[in-house]
Amino acid sequence: MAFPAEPMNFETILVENRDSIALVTLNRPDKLNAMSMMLKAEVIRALQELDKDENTRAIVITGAGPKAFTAGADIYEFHDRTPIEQWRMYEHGTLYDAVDRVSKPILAMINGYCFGGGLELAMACDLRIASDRATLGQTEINIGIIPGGGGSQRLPRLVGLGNALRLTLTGDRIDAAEAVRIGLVDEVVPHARLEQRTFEIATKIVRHSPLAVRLAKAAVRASARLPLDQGLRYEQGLFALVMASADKEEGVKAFLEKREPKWSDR
Ligand code: COO
Repeated sequence: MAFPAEPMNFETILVENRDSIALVTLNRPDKLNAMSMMLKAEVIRALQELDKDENTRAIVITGAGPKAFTAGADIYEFHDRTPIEQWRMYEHGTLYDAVDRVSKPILAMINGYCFGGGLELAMACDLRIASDRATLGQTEINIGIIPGGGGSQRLPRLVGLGNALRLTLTGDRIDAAEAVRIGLVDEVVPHARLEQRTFEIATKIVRHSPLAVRLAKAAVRASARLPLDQGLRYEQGLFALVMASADKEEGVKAFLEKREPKWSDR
């Protein structure tokens, strides 16, 4: 399917395709890219389209403006929300579920404030590359609530129980240096190099067989969810699958013929 299947006109995000890497920008800079219901719905739609688009091989998410990746869910929208309305949002599938379901590599380019649901969004991604100016925090406790976008489950898996409890219970904001030290982000780079480095990593990934990349991502991500024995069986199934692929044939042939492979994503 050619990108986009249908014109994607959005009000709160920007989507652009850069040589098979799609850049999704949360675009409410005057509100520090706070994630309104509309913004979340638009990101969900964009991710669903991009995951189907054969020209898109990786996705990068970032925030508009100089200050924020995103300052989290839009607090103004919490004011009147009822428990049933919240439950219905879970029933329809959240932004974090949509990120989790993306089959292609998805990288968070953390260009500033990354708080609450914003951190939950970044943690639902596969990789987190942060500017040295970024500050991060699981800050929901500051407004009398708790993480509701997967933070209580993903944070401990990334930083360990102690760090997760410290960040969740204090609502503290930490700098990028501490974030990379505890494993919350994968790399910290000077702010001016953030986009270059993020796209450098994404470009390396998209040079490989798209099918092998998707299967490798599925196998590695399963390790966070499955007991070891089940995870090993799952990996074996995906390995058997990739051994039947045209890309495996091409990859082996290209190696033997000492040339660059031409992937077909089959
Ligand atoms: C933020 C901050 C610490 C940034 O502080 P600053 O002083 O640099 O900027 P402002 O506080 O003045 O914010 C600018 C602007 O963005 C302002 O709007 P105006 O008053 O109309 O000028 C803020 O109201 C708005 N803003 C900032 N964050 C939000 C927001 N609007 C709606 N929602 C949010 N989140 O001040 C700060 O502390 N923000 C809250 C960070 C936070 O705790 N986020 C978690 C929210 S709960 C959640 O995500 C739950 C998920 C399940 C970043």
